[in-house]
Amino acid sequence: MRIAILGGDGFVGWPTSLHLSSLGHEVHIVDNLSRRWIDTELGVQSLTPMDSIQERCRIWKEVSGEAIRFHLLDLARDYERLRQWLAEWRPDAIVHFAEQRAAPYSMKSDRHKVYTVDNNVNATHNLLAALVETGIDAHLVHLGTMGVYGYSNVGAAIPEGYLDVEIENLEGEKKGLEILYPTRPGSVYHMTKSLDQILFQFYAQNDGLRITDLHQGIVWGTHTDQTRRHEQLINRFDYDGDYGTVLNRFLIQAAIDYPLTVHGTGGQTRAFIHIQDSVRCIELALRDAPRAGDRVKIFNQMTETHRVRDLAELVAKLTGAQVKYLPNPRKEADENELIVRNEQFLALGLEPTTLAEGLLEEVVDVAKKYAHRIDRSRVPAVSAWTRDIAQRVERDP
Ligand code: NAD
Ligand code: USQ
Repeated sequence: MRIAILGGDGFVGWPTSLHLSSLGHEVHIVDNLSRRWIDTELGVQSLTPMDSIQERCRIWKEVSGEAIRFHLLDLARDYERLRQWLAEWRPDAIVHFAEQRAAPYSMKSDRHKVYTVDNNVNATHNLLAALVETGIDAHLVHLGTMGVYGYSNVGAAIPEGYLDVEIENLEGEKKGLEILYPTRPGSVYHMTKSLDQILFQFYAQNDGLRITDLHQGIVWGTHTDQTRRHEQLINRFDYDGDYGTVLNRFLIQAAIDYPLTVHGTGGQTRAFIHIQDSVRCIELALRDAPRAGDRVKIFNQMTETHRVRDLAELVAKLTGAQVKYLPNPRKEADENELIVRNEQFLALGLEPTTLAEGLLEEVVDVAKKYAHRIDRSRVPAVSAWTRDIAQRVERDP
């Protein structure tokens, strides 16, 4: 297939591009490199030394013999070029990663909120409008988030996207109805993914676009089979207080003897998936395309759930690190249960990598190897969800 990877220079997009290219697909990456600019804005860099996207593609050609083309294009701001490019290349499938993905970054200031909504909602809508206009019948696979469901204790397993409800009509008869699971986003970033869901529902229903939305959990790890093939193919690894996700942060903190930064009681339970499984799931989703007229296909792309304090204890046991309980900069439930249904990917053949198998390798091969690149002053998470929380966190850092 001809596959467009939008956001293919990012943490999940790059290994996905390599994985799909290694399977023999023709891969083109579209990215505006905004993530690299945000590193500059924040004064941080990936733990792992990343080459330019052009250099990464050159090395891939050398190593594999396969070509990956790169296009510098802003999905949110350059609608005309996007439409023109799609009309010329006519992909069979599109994988859409191209959004601002950090919750703390989206809550930093009013400017960051505005940027995140503007970038994410426009990127998705521009793409949908361009697909309709060009008449391209590509299967669109979008990377959404488990966070759209929210983390309230409902005492039931979270279904894959849809909920069957019963309503009473005017005659007093009970009628069954299938609705998108009610969203309860916990940040402006997560809110944009909730808005994306409505855009997808509309375009699938109105124009017959074929769309799969992957509600992904927190991705951990660094390497995949392809990024291991050459040092210069290495994936990015974010550790800073805005973009670093919890488990990857704990791993590098342990590597530099920095007490593990647990927010609040650490009672938050979240869904996780290893990067290798994430790229495999995208391959499986691409093979299982919906037909025109189908509802948006939704998968829960996660393999395990863990409580944050249990993860900290596990990393501490493995490495001898200290654990520190800090005032929580976020507005979120102190404790929550999380049970998630993910039968669809298992039925398609996913064989999950578990935390127990992969964790030690990450600590030794990645966190310790590149520890000298870590700026300790960029480790604390300082982005607060409200003014009140900001004052509290400042009083008791
Ligand atoms: P990332 O920030 O590393 O990659 C996103 C890429 O998209 C970057 O290279 C960026 O430059 C590009 N981009 C952003 N806006 C763009 C625009 N307007 N035009 C063109 N390119 C643009 O993020 P990631 O961790 O690889 O995540 C990829 C996707 O998966 C995101 O949509 C994210 O919401 C979702 N996701 C990520 C995780 C995770 O733990 N990393 C978990 C669940 C879902
Ligand atoms: N946390 C800590 N200490 C830290 C960092 C985080 O205790 O040093 C806690 C947070 O308070 C939160 C949990 O860990 O309760 C998860 O935080 P995170 O930064 O790892 O993940 P999150 O903000 O939810 O966002 C990440 C990705 C996002 C993706 C989402 C999937 O950045 O793109 O959508 O995970 S999910 O969490 O399932 O919604």
